[in-house]
Amino acid sequence: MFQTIDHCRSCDGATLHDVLSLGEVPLADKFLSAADLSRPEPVFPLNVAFCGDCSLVQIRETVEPDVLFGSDYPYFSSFSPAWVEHCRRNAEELIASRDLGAEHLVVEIASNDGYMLRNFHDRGIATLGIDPVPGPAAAAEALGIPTLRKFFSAELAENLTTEGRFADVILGNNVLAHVADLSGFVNGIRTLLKPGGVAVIEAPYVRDLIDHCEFDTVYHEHLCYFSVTALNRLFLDRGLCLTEVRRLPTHGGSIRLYIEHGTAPSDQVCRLLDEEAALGIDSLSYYESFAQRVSVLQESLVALLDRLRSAGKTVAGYGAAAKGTTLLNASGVRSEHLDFIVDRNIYKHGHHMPGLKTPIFAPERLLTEMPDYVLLLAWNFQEEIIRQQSEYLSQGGRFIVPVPEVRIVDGLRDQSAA
Ligand code: DWN
Ligand code: ZN
Repeated sequence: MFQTIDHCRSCDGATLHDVLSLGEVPLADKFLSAADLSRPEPVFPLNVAFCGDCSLVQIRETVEPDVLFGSDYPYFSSFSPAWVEHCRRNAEELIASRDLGAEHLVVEIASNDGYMLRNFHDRGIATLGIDPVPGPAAAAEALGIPTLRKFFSAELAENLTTEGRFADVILGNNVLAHVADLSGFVNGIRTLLKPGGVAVIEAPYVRDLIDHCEFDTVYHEHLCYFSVTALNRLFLDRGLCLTEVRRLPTHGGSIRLYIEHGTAPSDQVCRLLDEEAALGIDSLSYYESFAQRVSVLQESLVALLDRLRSAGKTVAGYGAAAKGTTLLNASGVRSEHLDFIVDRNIYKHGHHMPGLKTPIFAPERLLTEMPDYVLLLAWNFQEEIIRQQSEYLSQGGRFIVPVPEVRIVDGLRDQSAA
């Protein structure tokens, strides 16, 4: 069900240096039904490597996409209001800056439940979603957004252009890192993108991952962890260029790429490349201390949970997030540490976390059970969730925020480390 690479996913170089091993962990989004609890749960090695030739950070293990993104894939973007608003603002800016109208075509790769394309569709702009997962695709189609239930590929791009369909705008949020055939994917963008068009892609930024110890964002769905340096090489090698890159706070720190047909990055991108070179993001030394910092964080989390349990305290979790699967299972958190986990995504209710098998309920359970502490597994939405759970806090509840360092929070301001 999985292969291990010894050549780089972008440049095919053979100089891959291991920088972090997270052991053997279950698949991050494979939430368990009650029936699954009595069956053996597959686990897979999870190892992060740095390419000495093009600086791409990547995991060595490739799990079959059909296994990772099968019909049971539970992620619906619209359960995160702050994320939906972030994408609406992006859409509005694109519509205005490119004067998009009915004669234009906006294509989104990994269009999920229509959370992004609806902003274009509602303005009469032609849209096309591409997403292989039936649940979210059906939700998008219910909004009137035509959706191809396929993985995007160079072949799909060829088929679309053969039908005379070229995109004025191609969108892709948090999909580039998920792609096994990275070269085919980028070649497909070059094929589908109309001359003068723009591809706008968001991906987690490896600089934030390393600087803020966001090791839990490493899981089998995320094959690559991008720097501007690695992305510049990836696109230039395939006839595309970065015309702008913006840093964003979403998902623990991301970058938004503006990509066009061309042969050289813009001055703004060159300045970011220089910044990364000055930090050493294009050299192995930048990543060498990461594993040690991850171990310290993991040990402090388990020690805190042990202390709380020994003191008779009750602990729950908030956010049945993919990153939560890595945080819990790779850190050695045990099932007895957490009584339950809550999440707003109704499709996760009644299921159990991969590995620990902790049951998942609706957030209302925090007030009915009033656990002493709640481990914030979806820490990337810390402010939104703490505002949302003000009643739990006002009744004496506290959050444990695990990243970038383990700390206890009893309101919107952070407290000292735990
Ligand atoms: O790349 C990916 C990211 C974008 O989304 C996917 N491969 C998988 C997924 O990763 P994740 O599950 O760690 O992402 P989120 O968006 O950080 O997950 C947040 C979880 O928290 C979701 O299940 C929704 C839930 N949530 C909630 O219960 N209440 C989120 C918010 C904002 C809330 O208020
Ligand atoms: Zn490489």
